[in-house]
Amino acid sequence: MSHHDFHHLTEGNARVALVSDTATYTYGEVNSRIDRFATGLIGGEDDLREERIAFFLLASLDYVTCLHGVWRAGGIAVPLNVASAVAELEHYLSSAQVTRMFAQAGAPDELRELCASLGIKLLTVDEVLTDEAGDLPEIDPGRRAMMLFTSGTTSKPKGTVSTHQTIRAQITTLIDAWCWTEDDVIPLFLPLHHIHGIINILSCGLWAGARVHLFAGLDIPRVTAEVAANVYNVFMAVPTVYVKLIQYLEQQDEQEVEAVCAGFKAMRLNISGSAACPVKLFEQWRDLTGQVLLERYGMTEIGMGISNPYVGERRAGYVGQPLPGVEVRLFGEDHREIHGEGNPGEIRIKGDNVFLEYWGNEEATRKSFVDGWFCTGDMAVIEDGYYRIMGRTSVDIIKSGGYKLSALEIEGVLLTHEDIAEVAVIGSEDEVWGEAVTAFVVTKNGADLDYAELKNWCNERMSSYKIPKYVKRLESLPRNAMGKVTKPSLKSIPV
Ligand code: MLC
Ligand code: AMP
Repeated sequence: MSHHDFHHLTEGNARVALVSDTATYTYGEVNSRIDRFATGLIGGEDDLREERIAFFLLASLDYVTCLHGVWRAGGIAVPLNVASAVAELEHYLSSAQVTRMFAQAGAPDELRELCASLGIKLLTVDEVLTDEAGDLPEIDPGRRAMMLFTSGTTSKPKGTVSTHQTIRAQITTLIDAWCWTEDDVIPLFLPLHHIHGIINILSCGLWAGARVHLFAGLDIPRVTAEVAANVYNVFMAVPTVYVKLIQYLEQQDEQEVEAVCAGFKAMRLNISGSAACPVKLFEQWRDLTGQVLLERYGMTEIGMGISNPYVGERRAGYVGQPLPGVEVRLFGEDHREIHGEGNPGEIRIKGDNVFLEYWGNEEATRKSFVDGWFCTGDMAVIEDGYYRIMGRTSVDIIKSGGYKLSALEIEGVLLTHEDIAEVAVIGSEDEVWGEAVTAFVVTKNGADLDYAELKNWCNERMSSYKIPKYVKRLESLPRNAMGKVTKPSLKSIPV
């Protein structure tokens, strides 16, 4: 990917690219700001040479300036979760060896102190912008472009590195498959440290020359008001958002419901992904709005892999077929390929869309590929030509509201609590979140655990969405003969 690929981001282009609470920005304005930022970033040098530049920004002109500015200047963009706890940020910043970090003016003291202790320069975008754009390097597409932290089967999140070419492949596949055009208008309320927001919405939108409405987070009354005013023609979200929209509409008067549903109905596309869309939700959304949700399957390491068709039957409970350019196969535990319909196997992926490496973790990178195939850890089966996701190979991965969470990471933090002797974290089925983080704990000397106190304690140590929704005290954890906690048996314990 070179910045020439985003061919609407050019000097003087008067099309509107971004709409925020307070302003609209044309492609030409955004482009000029990116160039001036990239120029300032490079300073007297000719190329950032993959310097890791982090940014701690909500969806905004500054965010887009940072992302593209770092790309144009030859750095690696490290967008951070703005809801992170300090301990989490410390892990991201130190493991990525970040040197500069961008945040809004007046960043909290905690962030300042953290950056100071790690020797990271904390800056605002305005401080770096130059008056004029200077020369920028030509970037080889094989170079590293972005690092996103993803939780997995290791206790600490890993930095998933994609190249300019990876990102280009991920975007162009979706531009074609979902028929993006410059007439599209889409709201962006998902977080911008994951590919759903970064690639599927923001990058596809800007690549297509479309208009992207930026929100600081999910603000249902505001989003639905815009929907009712027929502002959008494309809508992308995680299943939890559709659940929340339905719950919200149940509280509104008939007239408002009608207007919002008509707004959704008139759109050309509604997509659900990042977690399983229950058949019931698919049907509720179709009955309410007339929209047949297009469900697709993806992952930080691969972008989007499998999608229901834009034209053709979108089947409830299925994710469709491999996207063009993405090779998808199913494999058994013995690494032999599974052929034919009805036989489950692990999804493995090849293609230009696949990431390069986990930053500084050769071993994890090596282990995640077998014979050149990236092993997703998701099980699937093909039925009547459509893939159906069956679940994950690991019980230690939880999907809550579209966020992938590591049970081991949450257990690791809980174990540092003075009253907790043992803990096992699982995802329990939940109508709103898909899976809800649930902790089974054995306390020290039978100590009581007050949920509200524990939640406060957690708040200082982890992003709030990782905090267990349910905590259940047990006398002991169920273990097998090897002494390992039998997590599947915990699923049947009522909380
Ligand atoms: C918020 N909360 C959550 C949560 N999100 N709890 C569990 N799981 C979540 N996902 C909690 C907060 O901690 C808070 O708790 C309360 O809900 C209100 O917080 P909020 O921020 O106001 O919530 P809301 O705006 O309603 O957020 C819901 C959401 C958000 C669905 C919009 O979770 C979200 O943006 N999820 C999408 C994540 C995403 O982009 N995933 C894609 C990964 S990429 P309290 O107790 O303090 O009130 C990927 C690949 C692919 O998966 O295929 O796309
Ligand atoms: P992440 O690592 O946050 O990118 O999350 C990727 C994971 O989300 C995948 O490995 C799947 O487990 C899950 N996922 C994404 N889309 C779907 C879907 N449509 N159905 C079921 N699971 C999904």
